[in-house]
Amino acid sequence: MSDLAPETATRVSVALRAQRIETASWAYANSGTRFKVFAQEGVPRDPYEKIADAAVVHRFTGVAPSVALHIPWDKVDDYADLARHARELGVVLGTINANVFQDDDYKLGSVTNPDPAVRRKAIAHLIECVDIMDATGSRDLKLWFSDGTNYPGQDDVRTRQGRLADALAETYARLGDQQRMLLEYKLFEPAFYLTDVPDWGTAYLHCVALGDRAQVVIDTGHHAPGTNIEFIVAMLVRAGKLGGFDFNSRFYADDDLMVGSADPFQLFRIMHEIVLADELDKGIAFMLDQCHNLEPKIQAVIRSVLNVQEATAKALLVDHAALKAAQDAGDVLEANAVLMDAYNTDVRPLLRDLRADLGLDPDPIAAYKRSGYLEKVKAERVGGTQAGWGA
Ligand SMILES: [Mn+2]
Repeated sequence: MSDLAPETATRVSVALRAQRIETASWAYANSGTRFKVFAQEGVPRDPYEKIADAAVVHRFTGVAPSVALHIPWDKVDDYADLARHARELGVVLGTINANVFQDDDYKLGSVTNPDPAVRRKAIAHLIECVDIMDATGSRDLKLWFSDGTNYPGQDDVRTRQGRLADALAETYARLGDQQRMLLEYKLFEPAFYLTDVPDWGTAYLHCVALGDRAQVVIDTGHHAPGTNIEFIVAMLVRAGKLGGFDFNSRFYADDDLMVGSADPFQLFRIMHEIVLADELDKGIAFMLDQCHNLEPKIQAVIRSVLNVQEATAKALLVDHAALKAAQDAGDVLEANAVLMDAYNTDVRPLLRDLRADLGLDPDPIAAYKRSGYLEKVKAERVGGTQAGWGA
């Protein structure tokens, strides 16, 4: 049992019940670094099996009812059939992630490429992704561009921004009324000198030019070391332009480790800004964008979902009235103490109670291990080609 005041425990539990965390299809597939992909037994061989694994995460956590697809990694002949498969397993298809970075044509960029034919091809893919959203019932199109240059003088900055703006506008015009475009930014890599969408300011400017249904997505691993990500959260929330998160952890660059593993305090500070702005259930997409290169994949995704839940629970425990009183009084130490008091609370008993209330096992990882699911798929998924990067 949690030792929180009953009314506090109830308020936090109600908010946590409503939370939704989207897992990513590619997290269930083989992945690695540019040096080596270590294959794991039982890994899905096609999008149907990836969705089956995502459904297992939802079955044990109760808060991960949707799975993001990546096109073409999750290309199928019949997306409506894939959506039906997902529904039968108790989940839905979520965000559609476009891929304009794995084709030889995109060596000098996709939508910013100097060659109009390559730009045309990239835009056609983005529009194909909206066609897929229509079939899957997905709300969000997520765009990340690897576009950039490696050397000063290689291409013209403003010309490339113009090409990017044109491609975004054409894709945005194709969206349905209920669909959104989420524009992701990343500091560097694969381009090493200039990246065409390197930061939240660039993404924000493009989204403002496009309209209300274009919003910025924050991938927590896409910043310079030391960046105050919660400040970016606050700025985008204030501007009504925060569309969602790609959660993961990083120690160095875009490490794509489990969210909350490298810096759980940062995750808490991010969720604190969301809770403070009362944006937990207002349409911001909370997505995982991770790769599990060494660790068992399904269990790692469950751990990640639990980490987001724990950070959210702690953020919900911040005493906003006490925080504001301390801030208004200029009491630096008390304001900090109010925040740290919430962060240092052990929310695991509360989460166990919540899961029991929802009819779930209080310990999702132990329950998953006991279920024998991994042993079952290891035995079943023999032969064929395992899914992985670019597969
Ligand atoms: Mn991402």
